[in-house]
Amino acid sequence: MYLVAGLGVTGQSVLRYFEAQGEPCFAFDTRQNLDITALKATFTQTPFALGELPKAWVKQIDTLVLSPGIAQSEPWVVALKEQGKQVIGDIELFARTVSAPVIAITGSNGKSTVTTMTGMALQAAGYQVGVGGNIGETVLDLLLDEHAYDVYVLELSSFQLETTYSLTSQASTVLNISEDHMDRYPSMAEYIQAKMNVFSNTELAVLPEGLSEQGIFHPVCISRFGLSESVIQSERDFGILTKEGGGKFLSAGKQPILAVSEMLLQGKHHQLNALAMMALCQPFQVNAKHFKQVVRTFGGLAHRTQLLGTFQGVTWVNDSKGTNVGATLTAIETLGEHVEGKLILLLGGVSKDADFSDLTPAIQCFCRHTIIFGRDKHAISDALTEVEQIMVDTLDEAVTLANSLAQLGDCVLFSPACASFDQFSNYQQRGDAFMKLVHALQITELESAC
Ligand code: UMA
Ligand code: ADP
Repeated sequence: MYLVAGLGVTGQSVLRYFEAQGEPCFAFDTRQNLDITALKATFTQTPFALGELPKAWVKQIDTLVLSPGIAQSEPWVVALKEQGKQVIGDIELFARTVSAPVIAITGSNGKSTVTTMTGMALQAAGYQVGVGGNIGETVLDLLLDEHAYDVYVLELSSFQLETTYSLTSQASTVLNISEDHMDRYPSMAEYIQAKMNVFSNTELAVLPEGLSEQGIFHPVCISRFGLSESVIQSERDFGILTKEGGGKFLSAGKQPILAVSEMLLQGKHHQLNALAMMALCQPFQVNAKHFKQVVRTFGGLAHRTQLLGTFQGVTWVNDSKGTNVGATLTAIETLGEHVEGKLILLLGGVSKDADFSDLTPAIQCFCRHTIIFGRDKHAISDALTEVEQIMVDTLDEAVTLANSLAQLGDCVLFSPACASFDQFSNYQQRGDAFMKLVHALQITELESAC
């Protein structure tokens, strides 16, 4: 019998999947006060438990379907494993059933963006594409929906990859590696290892320039991508070529595919994301016309360096999905190079034990002020002693302060480098709150000007 552990987005999709299969299971969440009235009414045959795992269930369980947010180091998970129970995740259930080709995408940053762009390119080329995974739509819901997908494009987190064993993919990538989830992994080595699992059974491994091939089992095709020309060592590699006259082109091998100037989103990380998309589509019939269509129209996902507008000479940017130091560094460097004045950086939340001192050089170069808020503000502040900083408690206070400090030509960048769970349900709610606060400020200022 299966135990479905964690009753969030993933756990609920597993319950739906098992119900559709006629597979009995137990359902469990460690949160004592979770409201499961609706779930009980929907899954009437399923026994539910909250808080402690009922002892009477243990003997009957042979497989634990663990939600990605639950660490395998939890004592009750360790105890079940010691008794020989198997631990899998929703991706593993998907892998055991799926018959269409899969493109699997992981990395520290850019996963959702590259997943979306890759889905768009395949769609432009006429494929029916199922896009899901960590991006939001669960993989099991994709299997359950009525579409006959030609290909699945999956965003996979390191948490999901920890419990995935038999996924085969036509193409896969680790887009980049920078520190994240250090509250969950004992060291970077374990975090990287979880991500490298994506290459376990792949036909084409797409690797960023500089990431070691170590641990990738051959025979497998390897394709590299990067911003330089030197990354291009074979026709399978993707880089940027400079043509006579200075024009820069995203290129497949030595073949220019599209001009950087054609991209709606400017910035080096957007170029990397587009190169990764092109490399991942190699096993499919996607050509330059389709890639051009994507980069000319794709304006970025909400909450990722999202431009809200310029009000009274100050630009406001929502990067609520900047949930680790690497993403925030990218945002500071990309926007810092383009802003007329300086950046006012809003930072804070749940630090996940990251090393914030890595931000110091970029902050010193591009920021006028750094405003730190949220649960781990003291730890973040301690790591940033060499920068001009102010601490407040809430996002609300941070926005008000930023507004009073910003000068003409400045840009207020909300890129928290932290998870949101101390003050919000998720990064979307946090980004929505930021946007609401910014719009309220404009209205107040308009009213006082009248
Ligand atoms: N739970 C417990 N005990 C615990 C921890 C959690 O019982 O110790 C329960 C919670 O009470 C809750 C449920 O587990 O009921 C939540 O499960 P979850 O935290 O695994 O999250 P889901 O709602 O299932 O959403 C997950 C991903 N969340 C995480 O990995 C933390 C979502 O990614 C993903 O979109 C969704 O599955 C569908 O695949 C979000 C995320 O933050 C965006 N991901 C991390 C990231 O991108 O950095 C990895
Ligand atoms: P993920 O799904 O890995 O969290 P997203 O596409 O949602 O990635 O973007 C998350 C954050 O990372 C955003 O702040 C975005 O601006 C930044 N980002 C996007 N692509 C890259 C990249 N290639 N390198 C570094 N940061 C990136």
